[in-house]
Amino acid sequence: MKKVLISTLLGVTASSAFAGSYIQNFNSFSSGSNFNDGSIVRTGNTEATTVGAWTGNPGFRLTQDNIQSQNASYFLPSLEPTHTTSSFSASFDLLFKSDNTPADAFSFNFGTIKTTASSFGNDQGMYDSTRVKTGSMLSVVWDTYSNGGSDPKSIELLLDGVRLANNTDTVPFVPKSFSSSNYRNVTVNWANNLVSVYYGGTTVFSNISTGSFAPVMGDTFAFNANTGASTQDAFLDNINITTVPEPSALGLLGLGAAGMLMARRRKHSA
Ligand SMILES: [Ca+2]
Ligand SMILES: [Ca+2]
Ligand SMILES: [Ca+2]
Repeated sequence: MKKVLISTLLGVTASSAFAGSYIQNFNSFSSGSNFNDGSIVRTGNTEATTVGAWTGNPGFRLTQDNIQSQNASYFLPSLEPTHTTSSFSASFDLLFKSDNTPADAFSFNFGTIKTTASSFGNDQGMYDSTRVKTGSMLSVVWDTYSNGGSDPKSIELLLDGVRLANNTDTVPFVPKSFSSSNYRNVTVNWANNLVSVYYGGTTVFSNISTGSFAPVMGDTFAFNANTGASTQDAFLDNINITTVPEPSALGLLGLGAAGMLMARRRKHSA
C-alpha cells in the first residue's frame, strides 16, 4: 500500500511539479467570461467581453467593434505560485476585425500584475508607471492605431512601459470582415532574459534582451484589449502557456524525488 502511494507521488513529481501550465480553448462555454479555471475577467461591458459572441466561432472576445472606450482585462491564475518563473513559452490565436479605422490595442503581459490593472496609455501594455496597480512587467502590444510620428501601427515590446523594441514592418492584421481563417497564431518565448515573438508565422522579435526584468514569486500573465474613439473586435483562442520554475526550485524538487526514490528502493530491499 505504501509502495503504491510513493509511486504515485513520484509520478506526480515527475509529470507536473516541474512546470506550470494554463490551457484554455473556451470550447466548453457558450457565453460569459467566467471560465472556472482561476482566471479573472474584468470589463466595463459584459455583453462585448464574452465567448459565443460570433456564431460558430469558439473564441473569446475582449473588445467589440463599434463600441468605443472599452477596456477588458483577462488575468490568469499564477502558474508558479510558490516559485519564481525562470522561462516561459506562450501560444495563443489572435483575431482582429474592424469595419473602419481599427483601435486601439491588444496586449499580452507577464509580471507583477494586480487585478486592478488595465491598459496604460492605450498601447503601452498594462504597466502602471506609478506602480499602484502593478509591479514590473513585460508586455507585447499589438498597436492597431497610428498615433503618428514615432508611433505608427506596430507590434511593440515593452519593459515597464518603456519600449525595448518596435516592429513597424509586421503590423497587426485587421480585416474588415470575420473569418476563422483570420486568426493569427502568436508565440512568445522568454528564456535566459531573451524574448522572441512570432505572429502569423512571421518572426516579430528574435532574442531581444529583456534587460533588468526579473520575475518574482507568484508573477502572472494577463491579456488586455482596449478601444478608443475608433474600435475593433479582438478575439482570443487556444491559449497554451507553460512556465518553468527557477533552477533552485528544480534542484530542491530533484532532491525530493531522489530522496523518495531512495526510500522506495530501501523499501524494496527490506
Ligand atoms: Ca476555441
Ligand atoms: Ca497607437
Ligand atoms: Ca506603435
